[in-house]
Amino acid sequence: MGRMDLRQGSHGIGLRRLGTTAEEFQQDLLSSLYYRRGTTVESASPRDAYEALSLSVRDRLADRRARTAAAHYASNPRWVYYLSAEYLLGAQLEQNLLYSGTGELAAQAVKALGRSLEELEDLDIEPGLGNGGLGRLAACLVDSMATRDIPAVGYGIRYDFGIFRQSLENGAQAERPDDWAFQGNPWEFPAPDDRQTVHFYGHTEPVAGSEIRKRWVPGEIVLGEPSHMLVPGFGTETVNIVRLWRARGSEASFDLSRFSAGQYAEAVQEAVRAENISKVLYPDDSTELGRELRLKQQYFLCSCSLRDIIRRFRLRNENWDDFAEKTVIQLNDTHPTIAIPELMRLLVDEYEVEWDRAWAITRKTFAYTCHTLLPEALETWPVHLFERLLPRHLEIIYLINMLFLREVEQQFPGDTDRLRRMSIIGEGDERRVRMAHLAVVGTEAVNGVAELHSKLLRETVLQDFAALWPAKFQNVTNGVSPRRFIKLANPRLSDLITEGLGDDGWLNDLERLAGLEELAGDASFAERWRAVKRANKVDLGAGDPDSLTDVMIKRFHEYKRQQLKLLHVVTMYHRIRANPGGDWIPRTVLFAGKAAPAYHAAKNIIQLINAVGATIAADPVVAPYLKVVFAENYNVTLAEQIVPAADLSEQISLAGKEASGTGNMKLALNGAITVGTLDGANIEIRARVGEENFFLFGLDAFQAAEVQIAGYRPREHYDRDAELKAAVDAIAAGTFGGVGREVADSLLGWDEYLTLADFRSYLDAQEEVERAWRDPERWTRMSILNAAHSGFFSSDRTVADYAARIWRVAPVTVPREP
Ligand code: F55
Repeated sequence: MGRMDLRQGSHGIGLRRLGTTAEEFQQDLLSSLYYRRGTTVESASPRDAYEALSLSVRDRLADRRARTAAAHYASNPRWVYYLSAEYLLGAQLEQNLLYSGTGELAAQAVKALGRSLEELEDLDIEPGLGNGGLGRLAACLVDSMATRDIPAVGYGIRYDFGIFRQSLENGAQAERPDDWAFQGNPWEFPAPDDRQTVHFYGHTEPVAGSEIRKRWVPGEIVLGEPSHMLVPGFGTETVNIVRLWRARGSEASFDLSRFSAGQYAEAVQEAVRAENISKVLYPDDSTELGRELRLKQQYFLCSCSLRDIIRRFRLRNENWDDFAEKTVIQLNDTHPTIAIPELMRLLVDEYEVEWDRAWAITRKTFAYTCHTLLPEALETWPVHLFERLLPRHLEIIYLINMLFLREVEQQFPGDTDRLRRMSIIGEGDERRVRMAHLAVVGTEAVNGVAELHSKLLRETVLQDFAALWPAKFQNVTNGVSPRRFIKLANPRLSDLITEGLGDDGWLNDLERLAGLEELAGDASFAERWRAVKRANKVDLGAGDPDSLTDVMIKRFHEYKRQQLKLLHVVTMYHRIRANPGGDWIPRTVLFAGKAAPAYHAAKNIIQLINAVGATIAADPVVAPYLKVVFAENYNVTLAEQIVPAADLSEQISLAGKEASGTGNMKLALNGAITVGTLDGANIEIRARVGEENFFLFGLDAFQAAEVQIAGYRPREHYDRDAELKAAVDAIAAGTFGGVGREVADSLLGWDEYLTLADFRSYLDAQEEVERAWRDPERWTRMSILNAAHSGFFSSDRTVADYAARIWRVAPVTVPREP
C-alpha cells in the first residue's frame, strides 16, 4: 500500500541512489527512453527525448520528495494548505534542472543523444492554469514555501483547458483553446487512490435526535481525481507538492442500458456533465462573475481538498481539538471561501462535532488573502443558485450569519444599518451571498497584498469589519521568485550579480542585492550592466537594441490604463510628425497581455494599439524613432523573455485600483526603471529604490477619490490641453481605424479611471524619462540601484511574513541523503 511507504519513509525500503556523473545521468536518460517511453535512441523523436529527459530530472526530485514526506511524517508538523483556483507555474524543465542541480549533467547527456538542451526546452509547455497576477503569486508562494522548508501543499484544479491562447487577427484579439496537456505532461503524478467523492444539488433531511445536524441527499455525485506536481525548494532538500483535482464521472454516470439501446450520447451525458467541472479555466480576471459552473468548480476544489486535508490529519492525529493547531488553510482570494461552510458541514454533520466547537476550530484554521479593491470583483452568488447547488451549505451560512450578526448587535446595539451592511447575505433586488464577508467572518486573519491596499481595505471596503476586529487585519506585501524571474529569466544578469557580490547566496537571500549599491559607481561594472541589457534586447528582438525599450505587460483592463500609454504614443507620433528633424529618442513600446474574451472595451484597446502601431510603422518620418510592438499570448514564458530586456516599466494604473502588482517587482529586479503612480506596491518600490530612481506621476488615491466625489468631467482636460485634444481627436476620427470612435467616446464620456486627468502629469514624467535616458551613466546607475534595493520583493520574504504573522509555522529540515 502506498500509504505504508509514507509511514516508513523511503529509507527503510532502500531507494537506489541516482548517479552524479554525466555517464550515470546518460544511463538514466537511456532507461527513461527504453523503459518509460518504450522507444530507442535510433527511433526517438524530439518529443521522446524531451519526455525521457523530463522523467530523469523528475526522478532526482522524486528522491528528495520521498525524504521530505518521511521527514514531515516523522515530525507531525503544523501544515500550510494553500487553496487557490489558479496556478501559473510556468515551464518546468529549466526550473527543475536548476533546482535539482542537474543542468550540466543533463546538457552533456542530451548532447550525447545528438540533441541540444535548448531544443528540448522549447518542447516544454507551460501549464496556463491561471489568469494573471493572482495565479502567478500562488506559484511564487509555493516555490518560496519549499525554499523556506515549510511543510505545505498547494491545492488547485487541473483544468483540461488553461487560459486561452491569444493571437491577433487583423490586429484584434482572437482566442483559441489551450489544450496544454494534449501531448501528456511528464511533470505530473496521477494519484487515483486518493480520489474523492463530491456531492451537488439535492436536499437536506433532519437527523433524529439533533437540532443542528442534517443529512444531505445529493442529486449529483462527481469524483475528484488528484494528480500532483513537485515543488522543489531552492538550496534545500524540501520538495513539496501542488495537488490538482480533475473531475470524473462515477461508474454510475455511464448508462449501460441506454448505450445498449443505441442512445450513445445520452449514455455518457452524465459523465460529460461531471467532467465539464474541470474542463476550462474561467478567463475573467474580475468580470463576468456569477456563473453556476464556476461555483461548481469552487466547491469541487474545496470539497476534494478538505477531505484530503482531513485524511492527512487523521493519519497522524486523533483529536479534533488539535486540528487548528496542525492546520492552517490560506484562501487565495474568495474563490475557495466555500471551504469554510464545507469544513463546518464535515465537522458537524459527518464527524458529529458540536456546532460551537466546530466553529471555533474552523475560525482558527482559515486565513484569507484579498487581491482586489474593485467592487465589481468582489464575488457574490445569488441565494437561489446556492440553494439549488449546495442546499446544506446555504443553511450553514444562514446559521453562521445569524450568530455573527448577534455578535455585531452586542457590540453595536441598535445599529441596524451596520447589520445590513455587514450581513453575509446582501438584500438587493436579488438576495446574494457575499463571499468576502463570509471569508472575513470565518477566518483568523485577513490580509491585503501591499501597504496601500491593506490600508484601503481597512478604511473602505471592509471598514465595518476592521472596526469590529481590528487585530484581524494585516498586510503582507507580495513578492516574486528570484529564481524564476532573475536566475532563469536573466542568466546574464545573474552571472554579473554573482560576480559582483562574490557568490550566488543572493538567490535565496535577496536583500543581499544591496551589495550592488557600491558597484553602481564603478564604471566598468556599469558598462557590463549596460551590455547585459543590450544583449537581452538583442535576444528579444522586439526592436532596435539601442532604443529605449518601454514595456507594459499585464492583463488588459481599463483600470490598468493601457489607454493612457496609447495616448502618450499618439502624442509622440504627432510631435515627431510636426518636427521630423527633432532630436528624438528612439523608443520601442512593447505591449503584451490578454483581455477577457467578453470584455469589449479592453479588446478595443488592444485593437487600437495595433492600429496605431501599423500607422506608425508605415510612416517613414516617424518609424525610425518610434515602434509599437504587441507580443501575442503573454504568459509566464513570454514574461521571462521580456522582463530582462526592459528599460522602462509602465505601472500606470489609477491610484487606489491595483492591489499590488507583481510585474512591477519583476521589472525593477531586472533593472528596469518604473514610471508609475502611487498605487499598489509601486509605493513601496519607490520608497526602497529612492524617489530619484523612480518616475512618479499622477493623482494619489486620496486625490483620485476627491476628484470622483466632486464630479469628474473629462472634457475639461480635453478642452484645456491641446496635445491631449489632438490625440483624442485623431483616435475618434478613425485615423487609426474604426474602434477609435468607441475608445474616444468612453474617454470623453465618463473616463472611469481618470485617464485624461493624469495625462499631462504622465507626459511630464515621460520627459523626465527622456532626460535621464540621454545620460547613459545616470540611467545605468538608476537601473543598478533599482535592482540593488528591490531585494525586499522576494517571495521568500513574503512567505517569511506569512509564516511569522499569520501561519505561525516553523520550518522542518529534510535530511540530506544518508
Ligand atoms: C481571477 C479570477 C477572478 Cl473571479 C477574480 C480575479 C482574478 C485575478 O486573476 N486577479 C488577480 O490577478 N489579481 C491580482 O493579484 C495580484 C497578486 O496579489 C496583485 O498583484 C494584482 O494587483 C491583482 O490585480
